[in-house]
Amino acid sequence: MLEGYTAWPKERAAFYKEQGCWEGYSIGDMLRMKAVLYPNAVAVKAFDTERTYAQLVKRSEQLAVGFQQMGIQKEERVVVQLPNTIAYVETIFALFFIGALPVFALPSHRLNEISYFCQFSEAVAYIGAATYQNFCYENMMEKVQAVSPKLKHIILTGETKQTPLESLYKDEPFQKVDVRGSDVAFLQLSGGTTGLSKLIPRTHDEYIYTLKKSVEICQVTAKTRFLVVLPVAHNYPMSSPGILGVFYAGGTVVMSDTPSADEAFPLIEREKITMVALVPPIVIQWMFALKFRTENIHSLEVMLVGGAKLSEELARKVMPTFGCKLQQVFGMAEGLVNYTHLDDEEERIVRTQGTPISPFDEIKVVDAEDRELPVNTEGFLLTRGPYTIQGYYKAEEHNKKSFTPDGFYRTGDIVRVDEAGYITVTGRDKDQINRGGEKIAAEEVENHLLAHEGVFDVAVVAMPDAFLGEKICAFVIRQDETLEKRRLITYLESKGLATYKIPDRIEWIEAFPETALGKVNKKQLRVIIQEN
Ligand code: AMP
Ligand code: DBH
Repeated sequence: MLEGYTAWPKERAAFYKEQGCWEGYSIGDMLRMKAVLYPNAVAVKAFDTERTYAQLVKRSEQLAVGFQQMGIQKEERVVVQLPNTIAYVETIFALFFIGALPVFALPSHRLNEISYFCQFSEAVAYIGAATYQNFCYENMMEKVQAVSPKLKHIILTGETKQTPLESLYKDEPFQKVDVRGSDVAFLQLSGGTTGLSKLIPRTHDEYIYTLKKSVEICQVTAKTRFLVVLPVAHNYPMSSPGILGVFYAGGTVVMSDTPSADEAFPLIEREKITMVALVPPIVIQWMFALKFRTENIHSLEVMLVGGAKLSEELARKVMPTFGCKLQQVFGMAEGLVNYTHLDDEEERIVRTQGTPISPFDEIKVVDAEDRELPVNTEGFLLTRGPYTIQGYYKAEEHNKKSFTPDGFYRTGDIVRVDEAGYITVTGRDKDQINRGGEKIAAEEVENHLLAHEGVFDVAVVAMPDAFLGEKICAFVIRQDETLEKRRLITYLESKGLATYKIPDRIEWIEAFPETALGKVNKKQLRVIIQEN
């Protein structure tokens, strides 16, 4: 078994199997089954290239042969950092076929994150684009390789001196590898609350179960035409119901490189898209774009919105503005996923984040002492169930804090649950900023700023933003009075911090307000920034 993986307690594993939640086959097998059922249906399309289900299996197997010939083994980790492309889909299925574990990086990650993922997961290979959106990943990877002794292969799409991905498709028969439902399938990323993001091991069984339930609840069928606009490696566009859910149902995925309306609207019109999954800021952008764009987007039947809280005010506008149904989704890469239902009464759809996807999801709302609270009372959300992890990868100490002794995950979300089980997210009890769906651990940004010689102390907090919901504000006590804000930002960029983690605002401060216990009072800092 994978080292650093917290396995399921035996009795609960047996129970979830007995209840039919876990069916024992892999994500690769799932695709093969769909290729038997729908060989000639288009599975995925990007720009002018498309793959039917049969072609997708064939191409992914050809790539799997290439990976095998390089010596990549079952359970070895491979950091994947590809944009929304067919290469991404073929790469992850090729890795699933050989049982190697993709580590799902995002294109916005930089040297800081990629070095950490490669080192911490002891990845043997990295697969990315040579360049993308004016950034040269090929150069970045030279630096990553210098500090990652286990990293043997750098495989890139596009013009490259490294191994071209395209060269690894081998027209030779693929020798099947024994990959089981109970095996870990990949390492997903958590937004994190401490210095570095945690890696989340998910098994084939549990992930396929989330696809099956999501497909039912979101009514995804072989007729569904799903447009992916968010970075596809993120847990939400991957699985809620996401590209994998659409494959589960035999539908068609169309890839958009970015979520901008300029790119997405023409695709919706041309491809007769029926379903999209957005974060709240994109909803705002699209509403604005509707005023001047001329495409017909009436094929849209369902708009999923999640990743960050959708305000009730904005939620009310979705259905009348876009003429499609709104479905809210509240999920986490650690597991638990909730949806509102397409036939729910409007008040539920606009005011709540839905109900858990499984009757076996256990939900507790507790106070600071872990005592359960009555319905309709705000408290901390704890959860346990057939697809919520039992522990982060290689994080024994952190796991003691993030999970209760009986295996409930402490989500860090503050919620209220009504009589019917509908969850409303009302706040957060984790030191994190949710910047339009991108999660940032305050501590990580603080540590980088503290490393600057002109900085004496720092506290990073969320500040409200009409568009993104929240932005990042760093309060800094200077060591050196001549230090300029611009220089601090340049410093963070030069350290290779992911673009979305760079503070939107820096405020000089003389001293931090403190709590009764003498800790930095971040609540007070959030009030200060809100009022200024
Ligand atoms: P992560 O653990 O990094 O995958 O991020 C999951 C977190 O995103 C959740 O614990 C919530 O804090 C937040 N989140 C996701 N969807 C929603 C939503 N619909 N409303 C409010 N917060 C959300
Ligand atoms: O924010 C998330 O991580 C998220 C949101 C919606 C998620 O992981 C999901 C659905 O599965």
